[in-house]
Amino acid sequence: MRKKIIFATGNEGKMREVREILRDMDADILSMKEAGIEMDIVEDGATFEENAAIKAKAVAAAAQAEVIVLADDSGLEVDYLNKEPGIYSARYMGEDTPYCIKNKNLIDRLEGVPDNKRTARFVCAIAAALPGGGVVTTRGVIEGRIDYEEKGKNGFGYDPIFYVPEYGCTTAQLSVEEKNRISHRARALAAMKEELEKKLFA
Ligand code: ITT
Repeated sequence: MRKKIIFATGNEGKMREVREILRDMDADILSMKEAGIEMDIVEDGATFEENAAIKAKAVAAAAQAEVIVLADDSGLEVDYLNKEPGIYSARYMGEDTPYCIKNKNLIDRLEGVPDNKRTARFVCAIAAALPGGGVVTTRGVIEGRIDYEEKGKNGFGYDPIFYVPEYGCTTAQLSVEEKNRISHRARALAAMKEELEKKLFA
């Protein structure tokens, strides 16, 4: 029987990317909504990995035994701000505050800071809650720096201010395909695909 994977996120931007990145997997990828699961999860872990595992396990407990549940916990670390907002990226300045305001705030906090001190990274931890009860996590990172203004309309969240020197633009200026080739999420999911292939699809 074809395997089912539920992706435990309420973030539509993530879900779009995940579907695209996992397109070639021999499994059906369902959002929580499609799986009929609705829940608020308290993300009280101290690391991206802990929070990803909390989300995956919470949704696995609400799902049938045979599904694999994947979850993503991700965020932006700005070195000059002691790695803020980090695991609080979604909650930074309030969950419902528009990203144009959050992005402007980060740019303002880096006023006068030169390029070499504007380094930042997107981090993504993916956790898989497996049918037997085990949990596996993987991590992906993309290095860049905080730009001086918002640029680009693609992606979501902090993408318009995340400048990638190798590409000479922000991740919001990359095409969907380009971002999904190089992003923190793409890298963490590629590592997770390998883990799952070893453990479940062998
Ligand atoms: P779920 O917990 O339901 O998955 P969330 O948005 O609350 O959704 P997180 O707690 O993992 O997810 O927070 C991730 C935040 O980090 C996200 O809301 C963005 O602000 C930021 N972020 C993560 N990946 C990003 C990306 O690829 N581009 C831009 N911002 C990103």
